[in-house]
Amino acid sequence: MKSLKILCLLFFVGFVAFAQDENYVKENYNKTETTITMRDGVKLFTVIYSPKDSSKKYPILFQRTPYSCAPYGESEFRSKISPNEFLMKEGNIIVYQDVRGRWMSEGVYDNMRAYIPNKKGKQIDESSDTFDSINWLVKNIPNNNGNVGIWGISYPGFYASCSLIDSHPALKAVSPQACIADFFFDDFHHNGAYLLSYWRATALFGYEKTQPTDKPWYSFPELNSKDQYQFFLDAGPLGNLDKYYKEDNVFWQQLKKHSSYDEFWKSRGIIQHLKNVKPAVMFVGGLFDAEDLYGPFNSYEAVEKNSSNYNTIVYGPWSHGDWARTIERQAIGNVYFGDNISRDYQRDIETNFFNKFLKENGKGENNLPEAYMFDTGTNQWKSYAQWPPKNAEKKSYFLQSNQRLNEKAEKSSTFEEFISDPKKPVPYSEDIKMVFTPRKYMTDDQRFAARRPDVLVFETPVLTEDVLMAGPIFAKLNVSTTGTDADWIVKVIDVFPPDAEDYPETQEYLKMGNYFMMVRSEVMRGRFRNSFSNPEPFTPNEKTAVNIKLQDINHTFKKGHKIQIQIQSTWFPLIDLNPQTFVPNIFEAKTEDFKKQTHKVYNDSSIEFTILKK
Ligand code: PG9
Repeated sequence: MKSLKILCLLFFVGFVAFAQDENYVKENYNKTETTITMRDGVKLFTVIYSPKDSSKKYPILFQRTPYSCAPYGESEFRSKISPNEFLMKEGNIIVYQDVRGRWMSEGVYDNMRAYIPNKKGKQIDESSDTFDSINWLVKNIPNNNGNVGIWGISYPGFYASCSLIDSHPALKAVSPQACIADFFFDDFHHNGAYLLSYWRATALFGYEKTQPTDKPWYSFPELNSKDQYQFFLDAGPLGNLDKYYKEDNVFWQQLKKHSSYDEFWKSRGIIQHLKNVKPAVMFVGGLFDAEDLYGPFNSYEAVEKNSSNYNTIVYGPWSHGDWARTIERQAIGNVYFGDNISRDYQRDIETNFFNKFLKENGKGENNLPEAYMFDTGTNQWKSYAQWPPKNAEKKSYFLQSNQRLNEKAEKSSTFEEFISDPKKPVPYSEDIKMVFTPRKYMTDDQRFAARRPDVLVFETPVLTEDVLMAGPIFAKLNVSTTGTDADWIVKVIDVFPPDAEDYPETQEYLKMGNYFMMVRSEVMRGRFRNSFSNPEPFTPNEKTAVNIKLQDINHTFKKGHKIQIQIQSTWFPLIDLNPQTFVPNIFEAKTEDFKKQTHKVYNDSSIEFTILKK
């Protein structure tokens, strides 16, 4: 009964907050709907919220989105406008736009539309659509101060990154957040392995609408199952999924056809174009973002290498998009990181970034750090003068017999082996529902996996001092298989001591003693070990190098904990099953191609960490 009362109270509080925000927008902003004509004549639907107080001039905060800027079903005024409530209440002109081919805008949509260098005449891409839109906004919106900022999370983050290329001179500050950079490494694939757990989401971008609409023109497949693991295991080879989609699901057909990193994916990757960037940039990401972890890290690195602009990065203890929500207790799965982390970021970092460059012309005393990174082991923010930190050192640990993760390699050559069976794949979590996209598994307890015979475990002795890892991790594996293809998954785990303290407000089942907290994980589809564009089979039983970059972490493995590595070859249904028999295109594999194989990991395999000395 008590929990029901708490639930009702939370719902009431949430409703009041929603109503307050909506009333705030109605009382303080005027809303205008219009279209902006692009250089090729296509009209893009644009919604403008202008402060009613016309005695001042305001910057324009602009978001371009494929997710509808006037969401159907919501009331006339959006409940939440602008990147956060602080910027909304300070007063800014807030603009949303449906990108070309989506919702109320005209034109034809293209997933991650490729940038066209040196466009001629009426040639367009997302960068030119942004330039043309900004050009119109600064000339036509009353009381604007001539400065424009752009922000966006996830797919809107991709459009924010597009604005950085051939940027409009009025564009002074851009914050690409959880920004998709390349669909072969973000969202739908990780190092070439297809994210099967994303399969239903393909419908979001699989159908073309025929005219502007504020009602969904696509539908999601009805699967009549809440058990995602069993559904996909029973479904068998990927080709069997066709029947759930209408044959004109363009994106699903493209995914199946382009199973390697070919021109279709390469041309859509944006990192190659992030050069000579002029606006100030703040990339934002979540250290446990299951959808777009790759994007912000690698986009920041590209801008840092090829531009001399103000370029910073923020990564917090967040899953996908947490930082934009009003979450009081920040926890991901069982792991708790602190209270009001998102609110403080919104107030002290994001609001200051935009005000510094849109209201103070880059002057102002708010000097934000180059890299503002949350330590997910100590639950404290750390500021660095560069990322990865200048004084960080590479340190290798070797995968040794008797489950040892050692700083020295044994002289004799040994190996650990396991049988990888596509009929009994390793689950990616203990709690696999029919999710839209996987969001909450990245801190899950990995004890369930450690106890399976097809998961290899290597761990250090109990640490005698804190070890702060700040930067990327490189798995340098030497492996063999009796088959001709295989996936290699590496998981980095923080093993809590048996008497680890529980978090505040921890429910009974969230005891943290002996918790195997996943800190980072990544897969390499073995056929792509030497090239993502030209897949190669393994020679059976031949020792072969497979190198995997795991995205950066900022995590202190505390004294009394252990560092653990797990290695496996299935991760289901997060990723699809590798038949473990080399076929030209795994999307076309047949049932008979899927074979149980024996895999070996040799003891000269190592994991290279980036460690920051005290
Ligand atoms: N990157 C996320 C996504 C892309 C495509 C399909 C489903 C999700 C996002 O934009 O939220």
